[in-house]
Amino acid sequence: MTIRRSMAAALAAVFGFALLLVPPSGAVSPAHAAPGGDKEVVVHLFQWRWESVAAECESTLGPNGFGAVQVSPPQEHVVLQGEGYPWWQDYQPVSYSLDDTRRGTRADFVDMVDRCEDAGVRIYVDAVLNHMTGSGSVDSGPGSAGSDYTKYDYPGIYQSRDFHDCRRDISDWNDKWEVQNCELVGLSDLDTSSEYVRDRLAGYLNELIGIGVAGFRYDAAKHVPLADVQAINSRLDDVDAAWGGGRPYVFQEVIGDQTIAPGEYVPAGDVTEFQYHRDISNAFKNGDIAHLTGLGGNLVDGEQAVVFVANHDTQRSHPTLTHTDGDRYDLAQAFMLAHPYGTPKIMSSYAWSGSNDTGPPMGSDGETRATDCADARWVCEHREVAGMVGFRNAVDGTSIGDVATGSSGQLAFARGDRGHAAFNATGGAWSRTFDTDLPDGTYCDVANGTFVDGECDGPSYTVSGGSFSAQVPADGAVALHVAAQGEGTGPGGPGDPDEPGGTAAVGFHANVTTWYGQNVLVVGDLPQLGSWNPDDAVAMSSADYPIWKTTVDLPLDQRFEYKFIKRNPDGTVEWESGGNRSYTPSGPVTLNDDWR
Ligand code: LAG
Ligand code: CA
Repeated sequence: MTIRRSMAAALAAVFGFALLLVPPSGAVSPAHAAPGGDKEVVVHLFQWRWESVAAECESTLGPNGFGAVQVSPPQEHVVLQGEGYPWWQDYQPVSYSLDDTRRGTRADFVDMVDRCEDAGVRIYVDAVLNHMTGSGSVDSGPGSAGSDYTKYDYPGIYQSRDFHDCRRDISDWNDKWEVQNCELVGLSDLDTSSEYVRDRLAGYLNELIGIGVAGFRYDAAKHVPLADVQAINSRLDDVDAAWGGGRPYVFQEVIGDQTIAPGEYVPAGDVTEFQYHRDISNAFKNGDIAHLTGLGGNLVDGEQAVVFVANHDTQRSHPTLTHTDGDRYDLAQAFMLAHPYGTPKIMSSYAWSGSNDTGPPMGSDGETRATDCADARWVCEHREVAGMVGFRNAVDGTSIGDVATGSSGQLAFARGDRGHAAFNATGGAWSRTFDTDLPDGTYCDVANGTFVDGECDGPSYTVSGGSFSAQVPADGAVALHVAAQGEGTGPGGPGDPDEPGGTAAVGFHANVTTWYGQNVLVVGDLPQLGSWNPDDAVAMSSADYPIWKTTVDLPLDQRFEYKFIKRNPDGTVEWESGGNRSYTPSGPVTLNDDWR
């Protein structure tokens, strides 16, 4: 693996092209509809209320060119008050009623589908087909819409004979029969070979299609035999004429392993590519991305792969790189949007602490609260990469062109003559001139702003004579494309003192007790801070003693480390104890510290 990666990097460096081990996505597979037409980016608004999804379609998703939203399951689910209303209630269906979930009513759901459609955004429903309820702390109803039930008995829908006979947990994951016929974490396993069960499931999906839903994520698809998935697919109606009237888009959650490979399910639709998730998350986490133009081997064809950096399960079970990692994670999601493999699915999370079972922000009755992205509990990380969605749409059909690398954490590539993006997974800015096939002009940097209705609220860059110069921020990106041209009006735009390559005034205020004759200075890893040489440290003023003050202009968006020192009259120096302090200025700032 290591050898192949470095070979790819070396060949790319020598020949100036990327070794594409995996073909880019392009043509539509005949097995199923294309995702979202020419707008393929999906965002998972995990656990959002229907009315919040509708508002997001109008304010953000439509204007930025998102193709679809994956919404959490809309069918009636168990309500587990005794367990604090965990998020996973939704994955235990009680009936296929849309009347009432923790996210709103059927009318709210219909309104959401309509409003998103008006904004040009499709709804993909997370469809739980493999099972009904398990044996949690509450084993009988009512469910969220008022239905009574017990495990294996859902009045008017399913009775005991509609479930597989195994009736125990899957224990041997090497045995395909068990994986598909026994119970996934104790969830009553539907006999999907039965015509009745297939009709019931298709009836539910067709009701959603009738409302205007354009596609589905099949939850736990690996636990349903392929033939059963295909039998359900064959019963589905075509989607609404607004979406072209073709087959619904289907992507299947298949966590590939030694028993079942994701490729096995390709005949029934797209599949989630967990190997991509692992590769990309680890590469960005480790700051080892220079080889990523070619990705790795063992991935399903890009035309059939749904790709993601994290999903709602992995952010809990394998949190390699998640929203808690901040800029580095946003950078990975931005990369995924720029790179021509797979159908990208952006995660949008809520924050939690403590148990991984913790539900979304909710009322005392377990009803989910409306999303407020200004509230720290709603992370809304899709908004951090909203500008990159237009990049994806604009470069559709191009492959990777010119490649540039710096350190192993730095990678830039062209997408034909339509786009150019640079990624910097290191702690320092990456300044360089990039050769590009972009036509001459002024371009909006959509990695640091959005471009909506001709307005760029980020920085802009000038391409002239086949190149542009940029300072790619630490743990940040720069991305230009032909559909977003014009001067930026936001931070970093021309005329703005904060433009890339610019600086911010950083005030250092340190509370330090000294004796007469001693002075306090600040020293750090940047030249402006003396590059850790006490002789070149920046002196501070004692005018407001005991607060020692100075202001230094430091590079924007570049992380730096620093410490305070005391200099004695005889020239000897005393260093603060403890580790280095650090900060990344995104504008003028004052840092208030106490001597340690
Ligand atoms: C999925 N993909 O295959 C979902 O992405 C995943 O989030 C679902 O599990 C799983 N399939 C079943 O739809 C989630 C939670 C589980 C939870 C389950 C059912 O990750 O933890 O199980 O939904 O609500 C819970 C308890 C189990 C218990 C089970 C049945 O955690 O301990 O055995 O309920 O009562
Ligand atoms: Ca099954």
